[in-house]
Amino acid sequence: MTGFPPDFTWGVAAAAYQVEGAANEDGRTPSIWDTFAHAEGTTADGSTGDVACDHYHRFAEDVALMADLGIDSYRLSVSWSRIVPDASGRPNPAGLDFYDRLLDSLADNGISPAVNLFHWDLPQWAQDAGGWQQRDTAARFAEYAEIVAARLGDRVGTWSTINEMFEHFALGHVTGEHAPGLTLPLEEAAGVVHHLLLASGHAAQVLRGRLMGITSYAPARPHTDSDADRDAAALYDVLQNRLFTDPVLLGRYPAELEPLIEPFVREGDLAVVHAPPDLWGVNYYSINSVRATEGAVPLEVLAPQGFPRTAFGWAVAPEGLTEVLTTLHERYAEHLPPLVITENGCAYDDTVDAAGGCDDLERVVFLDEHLAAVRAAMNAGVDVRGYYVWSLLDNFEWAEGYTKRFGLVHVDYATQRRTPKTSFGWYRDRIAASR
Ligand code: IFM
Repeated sequence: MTGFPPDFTWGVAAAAYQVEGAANEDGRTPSIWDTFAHAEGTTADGSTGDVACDHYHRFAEDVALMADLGIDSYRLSVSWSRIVPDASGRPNPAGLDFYDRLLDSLADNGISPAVNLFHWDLPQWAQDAGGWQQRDTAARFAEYAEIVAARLGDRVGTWSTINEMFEHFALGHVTGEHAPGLTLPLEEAAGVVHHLLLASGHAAQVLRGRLMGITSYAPARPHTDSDADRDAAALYDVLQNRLFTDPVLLGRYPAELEPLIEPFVREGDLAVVHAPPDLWGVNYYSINSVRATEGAVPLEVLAPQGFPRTAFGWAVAPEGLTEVLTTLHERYAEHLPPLVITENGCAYDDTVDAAGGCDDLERVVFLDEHLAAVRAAMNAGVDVRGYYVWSLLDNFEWAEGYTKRFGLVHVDYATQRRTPKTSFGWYRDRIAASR
């Protein structure tokens, strides 16, 4: 089969700090990403998310674009420091009002929100108290989850707790490329792993409705045939593809990394972490080539040779998506809930032409090939229920600032003008055809 079932969920995904802007409005206080991006030399173009896509003020225009696309669901994240601006834990009504307006607007357009509570923007007040190295941050996260659920829960179709724990742990706390910019030894960073998982488990207990876990996956290939590179690739596979999935689905850490995490685990923790959700979200972009190094982290991740590349330098490898889905299916068997592709997309150097169009044929080919890869996994017996393109709009791509464009819609950051790209029309037709 090549088509998708009529009840397949079609969506687009985004995250608060990457699109909202309004960094200092209506009582929001800084997150670690505000602090990090404002520091010298942290983003490729020196930019911040202060304004981003100004989605905070222009959400109605953006929801109209989503309605035009015909999507079923919008995957968004909530800004924790908009909701809980300081360590007192008191909710900020104006922050909640924004998400109220957004969810109402989605409901008016028949779009179901998939709401994620944390997409890397820890409140600075929580970082000042020790951030994810501090066990108490997990409890504070559950308080925040309860506030959001109480106010927005009546309109949320699907909840998720934390997006891509692996990237937040690795880039934010080991390599220092992302906020909070820490370069901790692995023995210390291991606490971050456990506290993220604990936070997710505690939050899962207070969220009502459908729950979805979300992690990024990528096949890890050895860079060469050497034993050292094979071992490095095997270790990276555990780090990215199992460390955050085994505990939630199986209730245990991978044996290879257990000694590292164990000092942070208290009695009863794994029962909290082991909160199997109703759906599992897969964020997929590329495959990785891994080679051994002598550093404190004994491996390096490279783009594999022999593939076309996106403007980010990432290999275009749709077969890796089929592989990831079938591997999850085999690895977790009856423990695996149905899957959803919660992010898939690509960055290209898209420009608006003289006629006012933005022709991103490379993205059309990329998405088309990746949808075929999803279908191939479904044909092989994997239960996949939906697909979200990353992203609706070009947006703030973390350490890359505004230099990498992932959107179906081009954003002119000087004027905030939105220009649907060729891929926007293609995705709209694709969705319509599958109804
Ligand atoms: O933009 C990010 C997103 O925030 C998390 N997943 C990967 C995307 C592209 O890098």
